[in-house]
Amino acid sequence: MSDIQDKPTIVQDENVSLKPRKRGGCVGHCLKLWWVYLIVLIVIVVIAVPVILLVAVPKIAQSKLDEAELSIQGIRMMNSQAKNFTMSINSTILSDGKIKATIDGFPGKMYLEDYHDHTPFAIINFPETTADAMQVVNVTQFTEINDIAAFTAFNTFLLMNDTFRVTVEGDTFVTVHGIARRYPVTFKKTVTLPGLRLFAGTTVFDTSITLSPDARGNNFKGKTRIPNHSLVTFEIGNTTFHNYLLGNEVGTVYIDDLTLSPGDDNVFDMRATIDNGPVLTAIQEKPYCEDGNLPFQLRGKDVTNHGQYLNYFADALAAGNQTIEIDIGGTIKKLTGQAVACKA
Ligand SMILES: *[C@@H]1O[C@H](CO)[C@@H](O)[C@H](O)[C@H]1NC(C)=O
Ligand SMILES: *[C@@H]1O[C@H](CO)[C@@H](O)[C@H](O)[C@H]1NC(C)=O
Ligand SMILES: *[C@@H]1O[C@H](CO)[C@@H](O)[C@H](O)[C@H]1NC(C)=O
Ligand SMILES: *[C@@H]1O[C@H](CO)[C@@H](O)[C@H](O)[C@H]1NC(C)=O
Ligand SMILES: *[C@@H]1O[C@H](CO)[C@@H](O)[C@H](O)[C@H]1NC(C)=O
Ligand SMILES: *[C@@H]1O[C@H](CO)[C@@H](O)[C@H](O)[C@H]1NC(C)=O
Ligand SMILES: CC(=O)N[C@H]1CO[C@H](CO)[C@@H](O)[C@@H]1O
Repeated sequence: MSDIQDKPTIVQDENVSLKPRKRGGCVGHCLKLWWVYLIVLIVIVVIAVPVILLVAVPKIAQSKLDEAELSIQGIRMMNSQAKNFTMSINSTILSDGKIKATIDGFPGKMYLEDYHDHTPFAIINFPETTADAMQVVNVTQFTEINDIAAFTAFNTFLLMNDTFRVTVEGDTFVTVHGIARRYPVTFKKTVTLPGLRLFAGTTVFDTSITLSPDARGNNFKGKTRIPNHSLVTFEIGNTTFHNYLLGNEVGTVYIDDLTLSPGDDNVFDMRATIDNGPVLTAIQEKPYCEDGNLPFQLRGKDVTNHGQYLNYFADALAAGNQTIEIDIGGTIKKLTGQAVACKA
């Protein structure tokens, strides 16, 4: 298969038309049959050439495009607003580089491969590329959110999963060098991306509790480190979380100006308004009183960025609870100077 594809098609064309000429030494016999050669030539020109140009080349071009591999190194979603954001994608396309061709720029629909109706959550304008073995495609563009439900689903898949699949698909044209014709082809690639695993591994430290709330009503402060297992950097904004303890809501957690980047360097100030009663009751019970840690659960509540409510992040963050152990025993000891004792 690759033998045929490797040869520029022009060469095959010449080989065929050379054949009749090679038998040119046959004067009388050949002259009589000149019309046979003419018909053969016409058949070749009228049928074979168009078949190659109209059927073979586009098929080869499409199959080469299908074999190429798209991989994504990074995605950034910045300046998040209710109806739009700025998206950057760093990606590479790898192919065998055996065909010299140009692929026109095109709008690529991006959708979740494993979500029911494949509604695009974003359209990315792919620039013109060549069929070189290694193509770097870095794009930064203003992106309209045309379908909030699809974009919320994307954020939810990103948040909840270890990995998830995104497909980029669009119709475009390819020009094979040496053939003055643009052939329609479809670019369709599915990539597997790492997800955020619901922020598994988030920790809270440098905690302090105050007996009376501050001006904003907060009585708990600390820092949180949120690991980002994904390739996505995103500006979320001012974010609040429901805070549950042993199945009951005990308060609200606030993280301001939340922008998550890939890696472990996501450390943010957090503050909270907590009902002291249930926390003090729980911390005196076994096993919590033994090491002082209480298992809080956080679930997204509201997201506001520069005055706009971002329901596509709020709804995604509300899709699941993340359990975080917080050293409440140690925090209380810092305030009172005394360790919490187990209730008899
Ligand atoms: C793309 O790569 C450049 C250069 O390494 C980097 O500055 C930028 O943050 C990357 N963008 C994304 C979306 O990963
Ligand atoms: C982006 O969306 C916001 C509303 O969320 C709107 O105010 C703004 O005009 C939009 N920007 C553009 C360039 O369309
Ligand atoms: C494109 O992104 C890659 C990272 O994927 C980076 O190494 C490269 O410098 C970027 N190129 C430009 C022009 O931003
Ligand atoms: C990803 O997360 C969504 C939403 O929680 C879920 O419906 C889907 O099955 C998950 N799995 C994969 C592999 O995408
Ligand atoms: C999160 O946990 C709370 C308290 O245990 C529970 O009421 C709620 O249904 C949970 N939500 C999700 C999405 O798991
Ligand atoms: C977050 O809220 C604070 C007030 O609590 C405000 O000053 C700040 O501008 C907000 N940040 C964003 C990104 O909306
Ligand atoms: C791309 C990248 O830096 N990913 C990191 C995301 O965070 C996890 C854990 O925090 C790291 O293991 C990944 O390397």
